Amino acid sequence: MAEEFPVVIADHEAPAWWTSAVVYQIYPRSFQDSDGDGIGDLRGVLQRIDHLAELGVDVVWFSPVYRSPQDDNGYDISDYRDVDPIFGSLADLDEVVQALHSRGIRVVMDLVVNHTSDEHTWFMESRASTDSPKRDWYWWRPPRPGFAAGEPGAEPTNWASYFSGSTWELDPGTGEYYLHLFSRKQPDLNWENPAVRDAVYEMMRWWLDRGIDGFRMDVINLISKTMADGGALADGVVKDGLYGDAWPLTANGPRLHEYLQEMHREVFEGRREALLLVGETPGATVEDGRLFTDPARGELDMVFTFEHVGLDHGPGGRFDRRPLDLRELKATLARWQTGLKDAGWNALYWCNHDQPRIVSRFGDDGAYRRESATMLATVLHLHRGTPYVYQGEELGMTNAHFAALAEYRDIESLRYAAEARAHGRLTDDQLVEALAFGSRDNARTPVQWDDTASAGFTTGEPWLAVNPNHVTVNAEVECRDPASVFHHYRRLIALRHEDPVVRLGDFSLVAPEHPHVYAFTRSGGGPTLFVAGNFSGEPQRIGVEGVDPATAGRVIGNYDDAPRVEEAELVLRPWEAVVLRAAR
Ligand code: TEU
Repeated sequence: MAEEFPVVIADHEAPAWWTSAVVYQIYPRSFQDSDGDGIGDLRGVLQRIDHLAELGVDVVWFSPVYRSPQDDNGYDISDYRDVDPIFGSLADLDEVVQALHSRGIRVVMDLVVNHTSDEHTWFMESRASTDSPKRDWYWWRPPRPGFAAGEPGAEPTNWASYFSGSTWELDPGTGEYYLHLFSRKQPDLNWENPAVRDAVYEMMRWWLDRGIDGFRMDVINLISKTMADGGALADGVVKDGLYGDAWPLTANGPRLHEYLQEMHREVFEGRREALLLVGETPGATVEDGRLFTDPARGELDMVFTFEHVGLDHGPGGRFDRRPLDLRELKATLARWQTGLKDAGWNALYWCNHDQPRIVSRFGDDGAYRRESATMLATVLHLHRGTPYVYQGEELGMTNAHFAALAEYRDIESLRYAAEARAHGRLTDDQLVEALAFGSRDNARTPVQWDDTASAGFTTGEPWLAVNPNHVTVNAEVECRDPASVFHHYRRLIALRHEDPVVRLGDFSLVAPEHPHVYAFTRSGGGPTLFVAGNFSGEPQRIGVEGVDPATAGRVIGNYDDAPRVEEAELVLRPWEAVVLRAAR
């Protein structure tokens, strides 16, 4: 594949290219179908390249398109070096990469190497016998002492999988259990084994040699497991009466940074400057974030933190809704801004394929859909870091609001519902409510391109129902209206490209205790910016800092005219966002 970009010169003084970039995530299954089977595919992406170019994004990250039994929609990979036929072929992928490159858009691939599919040849060899040369590529353990294989309670530990049930699955052939933090079709790879690491690195080099521009690394902080220390296993603290917490022994293990630095040497050395390396790191603290992203350490460029997207979760987790306290959101994001100010870099996001839609969560997806979607975008994109836009976010797409359990397709939701039902924890009505709030399918309904029957996504039966609001919420309408969510995102992306203060300025929170307004300044390297977003449907007053509202210019806002100023305070209208720039 031809390299279409200017050669990036290694200059450790200049900020990396991705400090002014915006990334767009494509979840191919739900983006655009080209062959009428109801599932999005790569030739479908080709039809929508203009949309991405008009939006102005710099990078596209593809959720997995590799060969996969699709137990977890492609996050269960059976062949890392081929494209699944439901998405097309390797040749289609090459065409997509070329088409994006020719528009100046780089391509980042999802890298899912904490686990493989149980249908990957590595696992099939591993499970074949206890003395298979690949036995040690995965985590095999005998039944709990005193128990026979298969007996209730014989699992080596009581750990809960992320997808409900146990993390252990019995292989009847050898009478041992294998570890799977996610579904039983996603066995965890044993990174302690150097042969596993070499095989992964070789595969990564193969992709880079094909011309891709980086990786988004799935649950990368789970690859080193504390359980490896002497092989000791211990039950976790039981949360829900059934299963225990696997986290302490299966995440953030002692060799995590060693592995990432080794990966860096083995795969990225000599070409790092042209790439984008982003890690998905659930549970990471700011201190972890700094270790991952301090460029001097040679690990990753940035990581996805989960703290801010967990603030509306109750003790029961993602299906247990509690109201957001804006002060906590501000404090959390500000901690990351400050913590990574001198060394490291933030990935900024509200949405991805695992998160319900932000406008339905922290905004108002009814009367103020446009206002709240554009306010949320403004606040996020004015932070220091690299913003990620998830497909449909730029259209102000909302949660699915499914009224029946039968609508759901996601394995996490289905298994959660089955377990909650089996143990009588929730009634069906409560389950409908819980999934409507927390299901990943909220993010996965097909992209709404137009107002036709299947929203222009497919000519067939979509694999997951199209949101009925596509009649009014769709790309065609959005692109026509200059005040739309789409054009607001386009302007925010252009602003990051043009304004050095947006790109690199220091972040400082204003009025941290204000319960409804998120305000901050960005300063250094140019005239100070003041940013304010009203997280409510009522007017709110906020004092202005760092700029004089009488002389400041309005850089961007989501109402036609500037907000009223009264006694040096701004009076923000419902869900209003505004960015002011100090007069020079
Ligand atoms: O997600 C990992 C993760 O920790 C969560 O966001 C996950 O979605 C889970 O539902 C927690 O409630 C990554 C992928 O993004 C996700 O789609 C995969 O299912 C998962 O890893 C396994 O590969």
